Amino acid sequence: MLLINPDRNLLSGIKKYLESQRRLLIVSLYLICLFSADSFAQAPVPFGPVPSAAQLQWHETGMYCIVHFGPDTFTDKEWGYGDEDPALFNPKNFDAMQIVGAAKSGGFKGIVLVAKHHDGFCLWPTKTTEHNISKSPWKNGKGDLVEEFKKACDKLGMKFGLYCSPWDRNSALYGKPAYVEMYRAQIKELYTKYGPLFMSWHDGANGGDGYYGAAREKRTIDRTTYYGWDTTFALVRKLQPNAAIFGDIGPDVRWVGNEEGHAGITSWQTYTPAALEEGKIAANGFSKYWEATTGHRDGQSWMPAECDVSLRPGWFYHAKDDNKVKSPYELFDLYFQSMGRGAGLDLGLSPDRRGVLHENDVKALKSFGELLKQTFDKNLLLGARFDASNIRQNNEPLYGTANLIDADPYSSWITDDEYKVPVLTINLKEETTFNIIKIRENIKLGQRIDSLTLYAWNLNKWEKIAGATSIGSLRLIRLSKYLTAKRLRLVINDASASPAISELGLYAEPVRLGAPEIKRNKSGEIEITSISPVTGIHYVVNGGETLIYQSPFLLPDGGIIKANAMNGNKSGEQQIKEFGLAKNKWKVLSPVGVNNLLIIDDQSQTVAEAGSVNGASPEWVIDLASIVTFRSFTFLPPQDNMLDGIVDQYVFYVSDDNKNWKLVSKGTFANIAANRVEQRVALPSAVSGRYIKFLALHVLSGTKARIAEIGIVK
Ligand code: FUL
Repeated sequence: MLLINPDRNLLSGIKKYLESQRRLLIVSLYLICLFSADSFAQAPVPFGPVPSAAQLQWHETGMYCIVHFGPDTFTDKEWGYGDEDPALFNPKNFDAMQIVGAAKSGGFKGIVLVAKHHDGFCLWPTKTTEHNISKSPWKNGKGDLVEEFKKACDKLGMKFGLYCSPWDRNSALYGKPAYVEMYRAQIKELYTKYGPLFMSWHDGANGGDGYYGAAREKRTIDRTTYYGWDTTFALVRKLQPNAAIFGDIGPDVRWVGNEEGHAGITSWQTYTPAALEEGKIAANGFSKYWEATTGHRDGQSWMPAECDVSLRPGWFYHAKDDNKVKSPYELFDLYFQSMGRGAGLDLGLSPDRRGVLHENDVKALKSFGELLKQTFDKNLLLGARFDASNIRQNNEPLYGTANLIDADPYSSWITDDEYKVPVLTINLKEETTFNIIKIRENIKLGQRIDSLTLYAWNLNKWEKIAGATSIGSLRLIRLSKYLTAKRLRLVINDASASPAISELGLYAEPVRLGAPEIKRNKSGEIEITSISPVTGIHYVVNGGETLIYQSPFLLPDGGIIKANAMNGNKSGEQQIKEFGLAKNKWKVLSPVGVNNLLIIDDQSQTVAEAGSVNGASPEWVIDLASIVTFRSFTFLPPQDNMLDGIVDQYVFYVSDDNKNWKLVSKGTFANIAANRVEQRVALPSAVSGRYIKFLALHVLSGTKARIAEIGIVK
């Protein structure tokens, strides 16, 4: 319609109408924007592989203990042959509550019980084999150890998991298809009766010699096909869907590649395992598993690492190791090297023949737990103000920095997709002293951060204090010195997707008067040194009186030394070290070559090597300089990652004249590749002689034998 002579009122009415329509439009557009910001704002898309529900609960558990207890406890072995008489098993004072309680006091959240180790003895009354607890005198054959552990865990609020060894040196069926059926039947019994389980633990040691129902022979299996793991794992998933499955190469949790308790400083939670059939040795001679310590940034699966390490040198109890229990601070250090690098910490506990943990073990666990509490009880960031350079969609409640300290591992500070390298400034309430920074990513969104740097404001500038690559479920940066600052800055240098940090923490560990180091130098003298500044060092030799350390001293016959660093009257952590006979007068007679001295140089990091001569096994002949009477010898494998040259079978001789030799010991070093601790072999009775001969009967791979140290103990 055309308005030729418009009336004024009409015109102003139309104007008003249009104006109101314009406002309405603006308001609607504004509302649409708001609405889309809330509902259509894209939630962050996960990057790469992400954890399953079973893996998430495993991450939340974090640290737990694996308990080795069985016939080996009574025979003093690490790997039973399979012919052990069940009558041996009779722990008169067995107390699951004491064991689980001690683990709990150490801050551990669960127990994995070895229900059957390689010797095949089942700790529950199974229908699958006669070789089980019902044939032992314990509780007149009516006992069930798995059940007792399970009940203790329930009572103490600890999670429960199981390890049933696939390698079974007792079963006549081992190596045949029928054994795999039996193994699955064992899994079925265990997982039906003793759940819910948080872990299904599967070991990688497989095949070799054993009793095998009196056949006493060597049985080799093809570990890639024999067990039919796919079928077994499907059974595990069916029976215990929430359990994380651990194996050398997963599927849920990978072995970290060593039994020393440390992951790589960079350790990705994603991993592409090398196929088992590729063997364990990479082209450079290193164990293929070393890659598992670092994982792979572009790994195809979410498969975090577990660090399994024992509280004692071995996995089973041996009285000779009572002084070698890891100290609370050693455990604390391991905590940073495992948990602090996003791996799980699985600490081995070894009940003794009474059926309880030795007092030294209980004490170490308790003090370790106290250290953790003292350190992590208070997040020094509480009350701080955070200034983030970007917050996703400016949505403070959903993606803002308050999420960093709300103790929810999945609520996070997240940036916009295109904002991958944000900066976060932390303004603390006051000058704060700390040495630990904790960072967690929201792993439900994958591992997104590639690297970050931390700065502290010092007088008038930002100073770099630390950096880190892999973050994942947990990263603890531990500074070597305490630092005092009021402002900190976290800079993401590189990320594959917008960072999603779910937790930040700042802590100060208690001031530490560290344990001194005790070692024997090349002249055979004992040296005690301290890394912490101290006013003195006190030490005791073989339980005698307390002495004040002045200078290096000789200890020709060896013995046990306990030393403490002192700060005035305050005594610090204790170091305990056991020495065999001094070696400074010894000579290596054969094989000839400088390198061979390394076998008696008291330096654990040096290695002597020898190949076979005319097809005969490599051997070392050592002159002890005088006739000596002794009861044990010690053997230290190389402390590196190489598999080549590791001796797992030996023969040991003595002689008075270097001509007529007497064989005094012949045997196997069980689990020597994975756990490279000193082996102390007790001889059947005291022997004397001036010469010793160590013959490397078998090496795990390669043609040469490689040995770090040989020693003898009176
Ligand atoms: C290893 C086994 O061979 C050891 O004996 C121990 O059980 C350890 C936890 O796993 O591979």
